[in-house]
Amino acid sequence: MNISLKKVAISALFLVATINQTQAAQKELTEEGFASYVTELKAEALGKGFSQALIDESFSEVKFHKRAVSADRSQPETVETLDTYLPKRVPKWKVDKARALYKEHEVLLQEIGDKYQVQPRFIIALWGLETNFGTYTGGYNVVSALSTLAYEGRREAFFKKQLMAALTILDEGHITSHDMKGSWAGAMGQNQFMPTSFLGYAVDGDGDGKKDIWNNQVDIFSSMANYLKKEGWNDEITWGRQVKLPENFDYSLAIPKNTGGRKNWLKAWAKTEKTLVQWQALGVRRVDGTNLPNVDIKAALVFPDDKDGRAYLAYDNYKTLMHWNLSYYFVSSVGHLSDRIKFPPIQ
Ligand SMILES: [Ca+2]
Repeated sequence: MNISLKKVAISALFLVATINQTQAAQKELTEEGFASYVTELKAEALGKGFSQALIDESFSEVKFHKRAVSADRSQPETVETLDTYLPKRVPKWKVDKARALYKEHEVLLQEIGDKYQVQPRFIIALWGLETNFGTYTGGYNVVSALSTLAYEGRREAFFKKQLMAALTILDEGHITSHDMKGSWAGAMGQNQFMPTSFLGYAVDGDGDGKKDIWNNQVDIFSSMANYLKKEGWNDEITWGRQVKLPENFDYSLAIPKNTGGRKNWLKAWAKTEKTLVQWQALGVRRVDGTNLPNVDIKAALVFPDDKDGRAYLAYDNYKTLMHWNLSYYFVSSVGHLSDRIKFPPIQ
């Protein structure tokens, strides 16, 4: 479930401060309390300049989602390692499906890949991991889900901001409020964009005037590619690779395990990145024991589990994927699935 909280930047891997979460967790939640909270939300939306007609329409199906609250409160701390997680997230059937869909959409993918300078295999991999290629997008009314989570209060400001962004999307007419469906946390459509991400990255790929990430294949792929491009993707390199370290390796050369959020993680990256030539000189090898590629690119060393677990050299694109979802497990899944789309080559 924690996948649907992407861009909320909460991850078991990072010690994000959550003091107000525990404080507000005791608040008593009732239907009546929710109804009056929705009245306040509507007034706030009116104050922000949304029309009464849009507000009435947008909130016409609003209801309190108890299940969203329990899902939000019971996100499990992971006790898995990548060795147990990856086979579940990237099983053979998903690889096969990814490769089949890649072939099916190849012409469109190449076109979008050229336009945004993103290798299409990453678009397919993200699509597969977010929503099982569009088949599991979540059935919650987004306005309802976001209103519920704002009312719950643990991250009220965040969800209120998402709600206002959702109203903007409705105001722009990309989708009706009835069809604006998403996860319990408000992640929408086949690429699970939160509303603010929609506003930042969604594009109208087929030029029909709507950014439809729920149903329109061109818009869905284009929006994902646009996200990656806008967040610094470089299609001349890959995402990174699993590596093998020598005996007595100095583990302080890696990004520390708990850096505390994206900003510090990026700082740790900047402090520890080295060229592949330097990593090679330090004894780092591909996981099969062969030399690292002899190319002039920089990489940082990451341990999604701990130093006894898998080690990866992460290339710059890894930062973009961590912007999509600040989770080593998610990014590793995307990376491995993308590799299995590439190798062996699709005939
Ligand atoms: Ca469109």
